[in-house]
Amino acid sequence: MSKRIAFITGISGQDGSYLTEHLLGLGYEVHGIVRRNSVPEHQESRIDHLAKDINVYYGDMLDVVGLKRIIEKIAPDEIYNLAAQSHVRISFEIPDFTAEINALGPLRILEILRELKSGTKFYQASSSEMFGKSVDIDDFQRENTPMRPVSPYGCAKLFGFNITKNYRSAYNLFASNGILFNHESPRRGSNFVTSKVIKTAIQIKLGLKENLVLGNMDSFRDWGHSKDYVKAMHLILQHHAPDDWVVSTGETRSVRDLVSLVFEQLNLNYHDYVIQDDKFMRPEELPFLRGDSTKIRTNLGWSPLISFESMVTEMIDYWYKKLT
Ligand code: G4F
Repeated sequence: MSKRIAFITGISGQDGSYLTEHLLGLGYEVHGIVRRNSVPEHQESRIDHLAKDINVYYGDMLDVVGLKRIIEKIAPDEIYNLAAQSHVRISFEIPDFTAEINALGPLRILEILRELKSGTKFYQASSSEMFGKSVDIDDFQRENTPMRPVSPYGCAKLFGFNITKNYRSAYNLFASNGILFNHESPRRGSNFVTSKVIKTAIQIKLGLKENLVLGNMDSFRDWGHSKDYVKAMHLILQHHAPDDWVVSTGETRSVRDLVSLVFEQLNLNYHDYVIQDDKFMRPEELPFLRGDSTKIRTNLGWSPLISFESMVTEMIDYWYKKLT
């Protein structure tokens, strides 16, 4: 039997790299695009170790002609659209670019698939940021919770979510949304709060930094591990019908809980080192996330395997080795 072919936008990101490893393990032929970058040595570092097993092309979510050429050439069975301007606070600084990539990006791929009529399955990386301040009465968000985003990132992702549903029903495309809650790992960029806290706490422990400067410490997030979440992405495209799926742990913690746990593990008292600065506050904050992933657990047999505590330990070990 010939190998199944996957095409991943955002292949060099945290999720793209773990998804690639997962799909290679399942016997897929994996292709992906990376943006041309003037600092090439930083561009593919999360997938350098996979270079000989995958096919990487220069591509950009703004370049529909290039995207179409690649998709026609490789004729994928599955497309995973993970490319994004993924930082919520930065989306307030570059809202137009964020919308181009996060909202119009998926539309461009869906249009290509509508024209090609190839039967390719499409996965859209939708996000819990789309819920904004909306929470069900039992303090969970789920597939039918109203979505009221509070950031340009969330608004753009909501367009991507809706256009995926729209092309599914209007043109009968196999187009599914994974609504993923926050997910982290050693490969997480160090301007997201988990990596920033862990990296800086270790720098403090080693005497390399004096303080950790943060924004809002009273928001709550449902943090899982990226390795678990990419398995959900694959399962979502193996279901017999396209649909929308919440992927989450069901546990929530505040940023302060995270900070306290990390400093405690390093035998430090966070009160001695953490400073809050408006620079890292957002014009509007999403205060609380906790996802109910009953649907994917029941129908697709997915559940997270890596606990929050072991993820934090893995990230501490990673950053400690990197900084010493
Ligand atoms: O780590 P964060 O930047 O993640 P955020 O904004 O929740 O977004 C992540 O999860 C979304 C899923 O809901 C994804 F769609 C998105 O792409 C991304 O992966 O911030 C988490 C919390 C926020 O409440 C933020 O205000 O931490 C707070 N925070 C406090 N100080 C900080 C900082 N966040 C960052 N990045 N840097 C700080 O200094």
